[in-house]
Amino acid sequence: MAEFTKAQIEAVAKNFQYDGEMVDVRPYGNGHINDTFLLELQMEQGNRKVILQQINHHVFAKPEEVMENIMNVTRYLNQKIRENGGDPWRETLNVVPAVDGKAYYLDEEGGFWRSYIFITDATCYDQVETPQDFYESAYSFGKFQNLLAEYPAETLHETIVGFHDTRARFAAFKKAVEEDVMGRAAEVQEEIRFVLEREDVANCFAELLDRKELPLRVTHNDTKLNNIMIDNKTRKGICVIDLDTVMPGLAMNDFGDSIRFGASTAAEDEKDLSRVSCDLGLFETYTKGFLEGCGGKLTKKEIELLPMGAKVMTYECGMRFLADYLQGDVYFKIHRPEHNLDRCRTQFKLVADMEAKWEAMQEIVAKCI
Ligand code: ADP
Ligand code: GN1
Ligand code: MG
Repeated sequence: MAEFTKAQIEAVAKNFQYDGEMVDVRPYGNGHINDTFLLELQMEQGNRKVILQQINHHVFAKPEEVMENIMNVTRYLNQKIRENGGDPWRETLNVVPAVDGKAYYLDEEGGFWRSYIFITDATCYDQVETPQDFYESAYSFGKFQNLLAEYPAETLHETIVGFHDTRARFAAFKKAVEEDVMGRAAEVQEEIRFVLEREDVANCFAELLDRKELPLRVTHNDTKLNNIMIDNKTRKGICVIDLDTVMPGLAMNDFGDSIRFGASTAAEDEKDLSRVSCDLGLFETYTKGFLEGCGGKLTKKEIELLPMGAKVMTYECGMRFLADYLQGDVYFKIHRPEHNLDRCRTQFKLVADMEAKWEAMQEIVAKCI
């Protein structure tokens, strides 16, 4: 187990309202931020599984606010799902409370832990296996926004301030290049130039927001394919997970982050860049699913800007990976040296490919309305 022993996890587990003893534990999933474990609990009526996670409090400065958002949003979704005749135990996350009734447990070292009921017979995919699965993920993320369209966005905490403020991220990136704390800037001049040459991409949405031309909505903000659970039997997208970054945001960014990750022909950390491109077939599939899921809630301007959302999110993510590489890999989990550098290169390859396919992307969106 990465940083924790079985005994440590067992000690944490004792602080949650589980009705059984922990009989098995293993690290779980491929997230870049939190530490996730799958626990098996022995119960009288048979074993049950739960997810136990340590929230990364370097990334989320106020984990208690993250949990407050999650409790409020999942309660709201639970109600909506019931009204629509769905199953709230499978179609939204369900928090298992701590022994003291709180939504999290704070350990002696200041670690924040939370637990969810494990959604069985469903899978999170790291890469698209069939276009239908990608359609389902698109529909689910669109539907998520649709269900939350009337939720009072202003009551949500901004769990990471300026999370998708690409203009602010550009300024932070320039600072990281100037400071060059690891002495790595000289070897990545080409990548740095790629970012600096595209300041207009960084500014685009911020300027539209300044001019009040875009609505702020309740968005997910981390719409990777592996943040959707797909039912193993029906192959339907059943549950949107990883709700840490649910806060007011832009519809195009939720669309765009999914394209960046799921419409790529290669993994996010592929070293062979000749394998990396934006698959327009998958782009079309996602566009259809997302618009159908949103159910007519997006404005004309938002729809027109969907390709821009794909470009902005891919560019921003590449810039974040590169900034983290320059700063000594302090944010994203890495599994090899230069992992963040490899990741940033795939993102920039995708941005360049989108630029080459720009007109086709606009035409696809126009066709899907
Ligand atoms: P991170 O923020 O690190 O990406 P996630 O909340 O996405 O963390 O969890 C990591 C992985 O754990 C997910 O990709 C998924 O495979 C699994 N997971 C998380 N919550 C659940 C759940 N309630 N049921 C089943 N699997 C889950
Ligand atoms: C992180 O937590 P995870 O792995 O779903 C990151 C996203 C990035 C993504 C890149 C809170 O997502 O913003 O797009 O890695 N989440 C946070 O893969 O920073
Ligand atoms: Mg995740």
